[in-house]
Amino acid sequence: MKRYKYKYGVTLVEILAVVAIIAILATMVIGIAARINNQSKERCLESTFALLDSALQEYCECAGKFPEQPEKNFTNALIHSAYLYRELNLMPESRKILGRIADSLVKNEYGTADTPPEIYDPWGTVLDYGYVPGDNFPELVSAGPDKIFGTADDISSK
Ligand SMILES: [Ca+2]
Repeated sequence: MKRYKYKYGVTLVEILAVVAIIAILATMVIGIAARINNQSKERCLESTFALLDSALQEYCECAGKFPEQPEKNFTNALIHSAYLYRELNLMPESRKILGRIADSLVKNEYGTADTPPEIYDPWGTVLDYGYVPGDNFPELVSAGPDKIFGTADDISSK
């Protein structure tokens, strides 16, 4: 009977080892899932940038210029984004392309029914828009996964 107990008993050290292994595996799975999630959001952002770039191209062909927004100030990104939407919505060809942007990325969070909506990145932060007359092409900026503008993970359309 004593030998039986010895053979099938589990020591505290063995339990702790199993718990540690499970914890390490769980951490790895969570880390991989987060990375895959971020990668799919980056791809979503790239396709949103591509749509907005072609909408801007169409706008430029109709209007003869890009919507001007020379202010470099991320705190006004909401205003810049709503302005971009309103401008692109004016031209039938660019409006068509706007309609192809995922509904979840076009929200009117801070305006009224009469004001244009803003365009957001897949992490839920509004996209900033800028164009200084004379530049080759406008720039869209996403605050990236950390949702803060001006940090290293920001993603530009340029
Ligand atoms: Ca950032």
